[in-house]
Amino acid sequence: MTLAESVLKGDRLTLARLLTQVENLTAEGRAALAALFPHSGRAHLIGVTGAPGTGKSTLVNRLALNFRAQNKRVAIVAVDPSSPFTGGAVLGDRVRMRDLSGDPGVFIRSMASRGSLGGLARSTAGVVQVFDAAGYEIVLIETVGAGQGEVDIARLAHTTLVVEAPGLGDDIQAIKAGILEIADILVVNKADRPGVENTEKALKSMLELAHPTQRIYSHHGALIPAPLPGTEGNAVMEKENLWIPPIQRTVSTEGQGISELADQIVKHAEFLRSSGTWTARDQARLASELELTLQQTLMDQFRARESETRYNEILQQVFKRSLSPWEAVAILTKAYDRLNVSDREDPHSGGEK
Ligand SMILES: Nc1nc2c(ncn2[C@@H]2O[C@H](COP(=O)(O)OP(=O)(O)OP(=O)(O)O)[C@@H](O)[C@H]2O)c(=O)[nH]1
Ligand SMILES: [Mg+2]
Repeated sequence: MTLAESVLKGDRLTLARLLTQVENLTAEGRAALAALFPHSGRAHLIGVTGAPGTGKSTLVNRLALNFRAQNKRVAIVAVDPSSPFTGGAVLGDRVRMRDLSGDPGVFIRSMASRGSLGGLARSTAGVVQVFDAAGYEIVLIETVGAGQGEVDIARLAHTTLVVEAPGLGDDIQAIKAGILEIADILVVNKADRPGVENTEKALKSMLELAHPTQRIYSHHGALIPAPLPGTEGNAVMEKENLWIPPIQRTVSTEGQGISELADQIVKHAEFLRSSGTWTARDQARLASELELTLQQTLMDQFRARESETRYNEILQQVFKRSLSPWEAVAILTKAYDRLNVSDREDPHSGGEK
């Protein structure tokens, strides 16, 4: 039996082995992923992101318990960015996740941080696809919302939860990191802490300023807005088809607000399906995955072919402004002869190469 076949049969040990292969982007992992891919596309992918320490892991733990109570199979992917501060937090995550371990309907995977965030985004997408194909109906993806890389990982999800907590300073952390725009549901966790009203008020005014009427996806290097269906109609239609991110208070340590949050998540899935946005998001996600993979594959092929020394030589010429970046790329991609060098207007050129 192939890896993919035993994963489809529900073998957990093989699943764990396959996840490692997929995470390391091995040939075996890629082959299994290809075999599993047609079985994916059924899971509800839920991203949970927010500043460090807002309580994401505790929240994910609670949500998983809630979905288990509804008899749904749950996978948890904890994406660990390459920050040295998270070393302890991962250990802490393991401890908090304990009440879920031993449950055959739950699978928890921590993504090791190695290499670039781009690589991490790529292997996370693979891991999520494996869980999806293996029949996990809910996949919770926890990332620390600290930058664009994490935002890319969050974009894997159908539903994105942005977690805030009071007492993390005056600014709303998500706004600083630019992740508010990807929020489908805003969670004010640690609602037992002072300052919860202020946090909620700040989020509300942010939403009123710019509640998302469309999502922007990167596609072929261009940003294309994906308008919500119905927005081309009249104003009434527009309102009905608009998802305005609700704000939900939670106390994850106590379990307060969790079932309400789970209801919001289900409501969001229903909205996505009834408005046609579910398919649109799936397609946008797959389109950017294809693009990312193509970019990285071409980069890998390029690095395998070109020597580091030559690359640095050309880079030095760019520094000296004797080559423009465009010309440098033309040389590196061996298409330099197609460029008409004599036509070039270069005020910095001393006429000599
Ligand atoms: N008072 C209070 N503390 C909470 C709540 N939720 C989580 N905590 C505590 O906040 C701390 C951080 O919780 P985590 O769940 O690890 O937070 P996180 O966002 O996953 O942290 P990182 O993964 O390191 O970014 C822990 O000590 C939790 O017990 C809450 O609702 N109220
Ligand atoms: Mg965590």
